[in-house]
Amino acid sequence: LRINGARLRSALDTVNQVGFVPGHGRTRLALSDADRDARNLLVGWLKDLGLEVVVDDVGNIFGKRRGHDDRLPPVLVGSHIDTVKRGGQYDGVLGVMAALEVIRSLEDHGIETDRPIWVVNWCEEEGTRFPPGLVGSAVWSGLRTPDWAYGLTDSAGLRFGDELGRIGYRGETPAAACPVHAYLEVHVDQGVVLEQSGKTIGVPKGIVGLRFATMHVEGRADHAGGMQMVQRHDALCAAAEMILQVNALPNRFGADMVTTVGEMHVRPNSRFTVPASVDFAVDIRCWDDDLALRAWEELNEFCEAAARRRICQVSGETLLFTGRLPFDQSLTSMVEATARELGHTTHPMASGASHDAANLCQIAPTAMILVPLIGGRSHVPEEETSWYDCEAGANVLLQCVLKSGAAVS
Ligand code: HGY
Ligand code: MN
Ligand code: MN
Repeated sequence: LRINGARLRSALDTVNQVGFVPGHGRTRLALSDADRDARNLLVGWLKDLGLEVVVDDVGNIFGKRRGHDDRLPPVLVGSHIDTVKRGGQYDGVLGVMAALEVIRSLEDHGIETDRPIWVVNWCEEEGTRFPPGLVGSAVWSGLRTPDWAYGLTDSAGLRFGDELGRIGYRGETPAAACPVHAYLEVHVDQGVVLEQSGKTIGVPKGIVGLRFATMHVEGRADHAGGMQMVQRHDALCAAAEMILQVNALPNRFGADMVTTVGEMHVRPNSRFTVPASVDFAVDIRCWDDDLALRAWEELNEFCEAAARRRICQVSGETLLFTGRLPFDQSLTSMVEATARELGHTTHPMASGASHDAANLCQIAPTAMILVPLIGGRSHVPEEETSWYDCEAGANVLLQCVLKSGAAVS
């Protein structure tokens, strides 16, 4: 039994026309008109399949296919159809369309399962519009409250709760997890690890631990022409040393650590004034929680020393910290075995990108099925795969659903 690859491609292409601007990729920010239009397509397709469609009160969409014993905990499959600004054609939407295609294939072949199979589109995964992202799955998993989600605001000051109502996706059903037999998510690998392994299916053992922090560097503003160099308290020069140190951490703490400074604010940001203060974002990700902690502590010591040398002050503020989140071992083994049964090569790895699976794995047996991206390029219009790999991922999902859902005919 195989999925219909042409039909999967066509569903992806149809959704990917929504929010598409030639040369600029796809932009379907959560709760935008484009997100609404893509949701409408999905809901139409789920209804065409005769599924019960449920929209919960934080905008997650479920398409529920009945099982022989509908009281059994369901097998849940899906991902997200929202994108970043100028995103690609696979991140998120591949997992939702693969889940839809699995149901279509079951229908084609008249296959029923003991357990219910539910397709899910999680709301605001990316967090581009309403940081920190993974919003719908966090509420559904009981890690956050609906009021927390409603109160999130975008850069224009618009509230999540209002925007959800505006696009018509604030449902009546409370977002609350029921017991789940298995959660499976197909996604593209958003780096080069899988591609460089030369294997087709990535089997993550879990999501790496992450620390998102902000460093505040305080110096003193002075005249760029008048003040002598030795007298300066130049916050930007101090920050520059610190940023390079963030970049150097993986050299000392191991290759499976990645670190990023992706955002910086300089005040007064004025060319004839010595910079008075700088805030910059620190992102440290690593499978080994102890190493990540030591790296963070060492970074703080270095920053203190750099600040002293530059006659500045520094303080670090952690915004979000999570230890690594391991997936379910037996489900992960099943993904690996299933991929091999289908003749695909597999690569065990850790996922450096976070996914809704990071929330789901805290309440249900969870595994992911990753497929390689060409050059590992994600969050860009050029995001591209070999289509063979996408079909392979969807077929692994289908077989895993048949096993987990206990196909009966
Ligand atoms: O991290 C990501 O970009 C993804 O959407 N999970
Ligand atoms: Mn994604
Ligand atoms: Mn993404």
